[in-house]
Amino acid sequence: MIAFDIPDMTCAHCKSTVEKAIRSVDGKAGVGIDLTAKTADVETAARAEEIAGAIKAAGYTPALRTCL
Ligand SMILES: [Cu+2]
Repeated sequence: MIAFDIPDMTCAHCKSTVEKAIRSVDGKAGVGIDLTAKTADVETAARAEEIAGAIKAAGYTPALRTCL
């Protein structure tokens, strides 16, 4: 599981934009976004850098928190 802090997510629109960005890398990714904590948990076989790159390209600033 890969966990990101994404402090610039503020609303449901941000959430769906980030979800789409993650799924553009891995269409089967499990994505859990908590808007209050501003975190995204991603269940994927893709590399953390690829996921982070897609989130950045969507206009957000992901910080890798854990990669288990
Ligand atoms: Cu928003």
